Amino acid sequence: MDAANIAPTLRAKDYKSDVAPVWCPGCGHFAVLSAVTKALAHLRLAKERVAMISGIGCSSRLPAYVDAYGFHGIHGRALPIASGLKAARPDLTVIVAGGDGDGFSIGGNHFLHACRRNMDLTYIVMDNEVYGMTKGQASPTTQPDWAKSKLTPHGTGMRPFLPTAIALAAGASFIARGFAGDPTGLTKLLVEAIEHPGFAFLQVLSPCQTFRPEQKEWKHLVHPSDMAPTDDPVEAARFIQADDGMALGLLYVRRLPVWQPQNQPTATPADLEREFAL
Ligand SMILES: Cc1ncc(C[n+]2csc(CCOP(=O)(O)OP(=O)(O)O)c2C)c(N)n1
Repeated sequence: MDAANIAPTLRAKDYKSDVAPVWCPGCGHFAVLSAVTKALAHLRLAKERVAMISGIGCSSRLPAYVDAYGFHGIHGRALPIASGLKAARPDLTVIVAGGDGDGFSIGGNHFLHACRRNMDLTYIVMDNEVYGMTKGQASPTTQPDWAKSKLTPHGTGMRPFLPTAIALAAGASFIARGFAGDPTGLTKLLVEAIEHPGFAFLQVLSPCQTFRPEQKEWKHLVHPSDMAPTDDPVEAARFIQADDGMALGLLYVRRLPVWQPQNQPTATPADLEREFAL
């Protein structure tokens, strides 16, 4: 990590902005926010060298609550925005945060290509198997028989998207799963994800107490992964396909070439202002 990115010692609370979260009581996203600020403090990252990027959704509000640079973009477009920023400012630590709807539905295509492009980004998807912000529609990770949405009262009838399997197939170099109810484990995974050179995908099981109250049970269902992190995609594929979706930890990590455009801009903002002056 660039020495200029290292800050004097700050505590986790120093990375919290003065904007109060509007999430519902008990939302898993609170724990993700707390893990993000703890990870930034652990890594002593200078606030002005961190950019948090998101799309739209309850989870995508997270950058507003972190005292670093941030961009709350448009639905499903967090990864393109983050990729553009990283291309222009490779010196920044760029962290992308969003939900399963934002990342796997409208943003699904960008997810695939971000995995294979392998830019040095950290992508946190807070997966609650529902569109929280728009009041409870099924998302790509919703089980086919979940019949509580007015749009799909008989269930979706579709097999759910398997984020870790898809990330592996698309060529991601770091794949991990965390749980909002395990803040220590989540902070550790986030530190590893941020330190990983390349595209680090972190699926975080983050219960939605409002539209999926049954997810309170997740705390009894999650368990540490019984596979040591592997760099073998075949072994990882076998494990991930057999996984119950509740195994926590680093599942796959591999050193792959990190993509970064060679050409850096030669024009300054002043040049652009001159060029476009009316
Ligand atoms: C182009 C576009 N389509 C649809 C929406 C409506 N919309 C806002 S948030 C959202 C889904 C959010 O769900 P998710 O990403 O899972 O996050 P959560 O709210 O559950 O944290 C949708 C469909 C939008 N804002 N823009």
